[in-house]
Amino acid sequence: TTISGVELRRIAMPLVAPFRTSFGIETSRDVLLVRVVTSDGTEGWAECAAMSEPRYCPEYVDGAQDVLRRHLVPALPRNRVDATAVGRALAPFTGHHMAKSVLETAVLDAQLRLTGESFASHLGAARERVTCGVSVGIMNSIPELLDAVDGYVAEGYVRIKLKIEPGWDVEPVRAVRERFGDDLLLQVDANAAYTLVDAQQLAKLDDFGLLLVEQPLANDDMVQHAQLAKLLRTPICLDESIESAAHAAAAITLGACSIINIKPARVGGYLEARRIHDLARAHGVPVWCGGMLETGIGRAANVALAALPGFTLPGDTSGSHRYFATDITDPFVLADGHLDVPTGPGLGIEPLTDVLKEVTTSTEWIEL
Ligand code: OSB
Ligand code: MG
Repeated sequence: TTISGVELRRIAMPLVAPFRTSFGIETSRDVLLVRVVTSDGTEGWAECAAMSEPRYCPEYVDGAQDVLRRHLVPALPRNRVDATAVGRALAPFTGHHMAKSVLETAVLDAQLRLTGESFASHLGAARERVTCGVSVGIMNSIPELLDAVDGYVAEGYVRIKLKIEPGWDVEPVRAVRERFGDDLLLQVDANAAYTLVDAQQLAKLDDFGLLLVEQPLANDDMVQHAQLAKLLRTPICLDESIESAAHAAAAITLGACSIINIKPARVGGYLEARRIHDLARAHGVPVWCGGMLETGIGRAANVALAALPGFTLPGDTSGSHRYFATDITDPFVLADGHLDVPTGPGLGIEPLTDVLKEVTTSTEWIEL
């Protein structure tokens, strides 16, 4: 079986509510989907995590589509459907992890559909369902935040993550603790909004029994994170800073973090994500699966990854309706704080043809 072509498809997915972080406000996701087609008609799907603007990281969706079209898709090994070979073929290109990840993942989906194996089984999953947290954006007021958290707790989310930034940190955390009690699993994510000068302010969060503080400092502040770790009791978790297994090894060795948020897209794919999982597990470093406001396509793969044994903390793998009124796949629905890991071949889910058609804004076919 060979790869005969690749479709790059853009879809517009309005969010059910604006999502505000320290780097911007999202009201709609402009998502790039990749469909790999093989010579026997098998398809593999994947979703690119890149956002509209290069704020979370340097990649952005138009740029990802451009590098895929010009460089990555033409470099695909076409005589076989093998994700490992894709990783090797793309390795000479620097950066562009989200673009690489979506292509490798689409090939992996096709490969596993051909062999009849699920993503979860292929990656080494240890469980059939995963515990889910939810990432709660910055709000206009504390009452608005408490209402949002109240709704998520009522839906069964087992862990709440509050987005923070300077001016929205200690007060919201205190308010949520007071309202929901000490047993609520609670953590915060700064998306790189602070500097080491803010160490004293961040140390105030130590009073609230947080699971972790995620990415307090800038993406390339690995050494500063190690210094900050010495000043805080709250464990530091890195997101943006970890772009590869090499970065993870450096961060662990340096003491820059004691927990890692693994986002497969950020590190170049599910195979690299698994390497980070294996490395972290060998060092006793807990990991959890992050999210990028994915549709059901990206969510299916994330949920499979989150089922690996080292994923010991609840992930940002929320149910479809936390993001979209209508998902492009059958929705992932929270049951008792968990999502089921898909069991079918490949991702184990397909885009719903009618919904997909309705949300599609452009398609581009690249014949190989
Ligand atoms: O930092 O984890 C982050 C969303 C977009 C970009 C970065 C982040 C996030 C989230 C939401 O926190 C996670 C999700 O529910 O998908
Ligand atoms: Mg984060």
